[in-house]
Amino acid sequence: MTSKQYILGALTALLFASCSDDEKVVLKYADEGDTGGPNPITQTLKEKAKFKIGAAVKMKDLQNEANYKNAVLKHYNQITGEFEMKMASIWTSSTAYNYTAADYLVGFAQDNKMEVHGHTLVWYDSFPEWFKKAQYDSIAFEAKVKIYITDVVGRYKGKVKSWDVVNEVFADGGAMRNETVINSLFKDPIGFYGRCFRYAKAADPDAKLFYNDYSVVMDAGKRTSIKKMVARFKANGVPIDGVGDQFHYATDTNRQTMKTGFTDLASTGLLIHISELDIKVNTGKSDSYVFNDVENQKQAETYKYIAAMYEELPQTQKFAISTWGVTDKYTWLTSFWHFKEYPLLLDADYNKKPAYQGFLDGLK
Ligand code: 9MR
Repeated sequence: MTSKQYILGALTALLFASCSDDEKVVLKYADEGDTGGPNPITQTLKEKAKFKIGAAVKMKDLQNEANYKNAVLKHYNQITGEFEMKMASIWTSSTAYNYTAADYLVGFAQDNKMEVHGHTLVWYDSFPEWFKKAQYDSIAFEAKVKIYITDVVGRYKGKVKSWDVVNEVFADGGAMRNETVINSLFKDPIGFYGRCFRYAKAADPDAKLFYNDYSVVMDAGKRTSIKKMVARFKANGVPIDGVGDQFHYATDTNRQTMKTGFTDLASTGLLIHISELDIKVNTGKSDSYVFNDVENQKQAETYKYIAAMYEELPQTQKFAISTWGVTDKYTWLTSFWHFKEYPLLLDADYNKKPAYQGFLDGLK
């Protein structure tokens, strides 16, 4: 992008013609002049939003790259460890914890007056190897998990504002996942998960406690299972405060389905966290994909749509929108997805993308 005067091409005009006025985003790039409109480009997301704007961060990038650190400080007021606060990172053996990275992130947040969203206490995919090998029975297994939750939540009491207590319990369609040992160990896995929330609450009564999963608003079957679990938790006094939908979606994700699902999820009355937001653009999974103006535009409109949809929540249910990463330079998708991807709000040089402006425009 060399020209600062962005003249949108014919394709973009076509795209404009196909979307309603309130979906349009005027493409702007980082160093373009401020037009002084209602959303001056100089305003940051955290300055405009009336809820937290979070990012998943990595300790190493914060330590090693000043631009990365500055971007986090400039745009965000909440952080989540991308992996540093997971069980596999902290619980190094049956008798030892390694808190080096988690302490660093919590200290960084405190120094800079940011909130920390802890991710995640119980996730089948992050049980440490030693723990899996131990082959505990259900009593020993739960006793160990209780100690872990009590120790970790207790250590960061008052410092970690919120926790994903349980992550990704349901498979696509809504059945219980069969990868997790919890299903074979416990006759009533949901009962076990409910007790995990109680252990977390006992360790820090003020922390906000979340269930987190992906495709919650897009997968009606999964959402039904989650709502059933939430209803059971509420009926039994299990202390759940919120639900997170990760929002690893794409520019071609069906927006009507998204909105219908979002409204349905909000009917739980709980806090709603858009917890791992990123928007894939290379939907054709092509190696020759070019992230051009038209593609930027589509992504900006998707971010705008999501932010505006979130704003429609009752104020009491707003918690945070957190992106899963900071810059297109580093995204989990390039290792996992194996295609060129540009899913975040800042480009590889830490410039604001049109997506950033889209997000801003969607905010009230
Ligand atoms: O992005 C995370 C990646 O860096 C880690 O290696 C991986 C395993 O810990 O987890 C990724 O984050 C996942 C998150 O914890 C749960 N939702 C899906 C995320 C992307 O896979």
